[in-house]
Amino acid sequence: GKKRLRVLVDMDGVIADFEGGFLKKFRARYPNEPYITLEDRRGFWVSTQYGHLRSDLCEKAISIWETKNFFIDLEPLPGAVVAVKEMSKLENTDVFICTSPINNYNHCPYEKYAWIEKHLGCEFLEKVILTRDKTVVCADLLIDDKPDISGAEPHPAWEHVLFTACHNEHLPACRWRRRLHSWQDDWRALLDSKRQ
Ligand code: BVP
Repeated sequence: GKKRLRVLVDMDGVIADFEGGFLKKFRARYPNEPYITLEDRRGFWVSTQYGHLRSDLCEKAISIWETKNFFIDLEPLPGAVVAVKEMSKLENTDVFICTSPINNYNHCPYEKYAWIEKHLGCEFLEKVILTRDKTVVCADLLIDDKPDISGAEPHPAWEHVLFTACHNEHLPACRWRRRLHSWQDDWRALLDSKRQ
């Protein structure tokens, strides 16, 4: 096909290692508290699972990503930077980084832009979409590790492809939803399948 393809790539859990960064800083700040290994993570919300472990751990978890330098210090996930740069250089392909900031805006939005500039380059600052509602953004594909993405638009234009993460890898296979298992998986074939 010759029509341009528009791809939304999520940030936390897809190109930036939110889970790994969280666990490292949680253990450093609260060395005497229990924690959940990445293998034992279930459910998208870290705070919810920590709250079930012990109720006061919910707010301790939240304190980690509300602290300055949490988001800028996240490591890129394996292969993510190379893949996103290659994707954006493909013919007839527009790539946007589509990410939901936390409601505590003291550091997160700034650090998300700084992370994009640091790891992807300043040209990607043109491609950032910060939104708490991804359903109102129009695209062909959304690559995101969050299993349930809902919002004001009941019929989003994009196909949500679930990016595999520690919290979603045990979910049963779903007939009507495709996965990208990692950036080593065949993301080019996924894009080509949308070009018709
Ligand atoms: O900014 C991230 C972290 C935050 O939600 C946002 C998810 O953005 P997307 O990946 O959907 O773009 N976040 C917040 C909590 C708890 C808040 Br209370 C959490 O448990 N996990 C999480 O990722």
